Amino acid sequence: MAKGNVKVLGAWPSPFVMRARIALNIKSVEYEFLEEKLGSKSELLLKSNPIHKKIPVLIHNDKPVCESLVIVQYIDEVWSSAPSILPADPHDRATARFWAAYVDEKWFPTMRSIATAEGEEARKAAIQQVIEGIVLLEDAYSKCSQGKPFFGGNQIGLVDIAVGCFLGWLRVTEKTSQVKLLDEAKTPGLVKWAERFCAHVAVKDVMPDTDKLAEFAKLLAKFKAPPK
Ligand SMILES: N[C@@H](CCC(=O)N[C@@H](CS)C(=O)NCC(=O)O)C(=O)O
Repeated sequence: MAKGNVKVLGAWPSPFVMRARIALNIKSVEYEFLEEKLGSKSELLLKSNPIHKKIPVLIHNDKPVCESLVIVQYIDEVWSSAPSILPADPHDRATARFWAAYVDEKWFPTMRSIATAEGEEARKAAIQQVIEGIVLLEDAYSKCSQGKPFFGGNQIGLVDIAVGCFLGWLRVTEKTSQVKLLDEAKTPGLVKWAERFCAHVAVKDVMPDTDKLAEFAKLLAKFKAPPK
């Protein structure tokens, strides 16, 4: 669907960038993907997102929109024909926004901290917190989906996109930390949901391969390590 000129400033391994791409795919919007290089920020990025200087940025008809969850909601409003990403009911919409914020503010920072935790005790505590968060999300999934395939019901919605974009990094964390985070015994609903989400036509081409992402994670760790 064409509606003006659409560009995404991003990078393939970024979970936040994936959100914008999935939302555009859901709406069948064609866009140009402008890939930022690791370790440098283009002039266009600095000009388009001068506050945070982060990806993703959506540029629609030369106007930038920043912050992945804001971008997803913008896409849903501009390309407003079905399928909708936000629920129609105001309370359902508020609940979806609540869980999306929970994931960004609470859950994902804890998952990130598994890799940086200092000492075995801190690492175990971080893993425990991540698993507790996943159990909370299992309950949210059961309430939001009401027996349907996605948090958003029959369609992928805001919470699906917010949580699902982290599945690649979750698998990398499982692999590198040798721990099971998404566990059939504890969260059977989410395990099946994750399979459905990754296989969805709007997702499968932008969800990175776990091994490729794990290689990138190694590169990133080297890149971030202080020089010896
Ligand atoms: N809250 C932001 C987070 C975006 C973010 O952290 N992007 C990372 C890439 S995954 C980034 O641009 N990092 C570069 C930097 O921090 O300078 C969003 O939801 O869009």
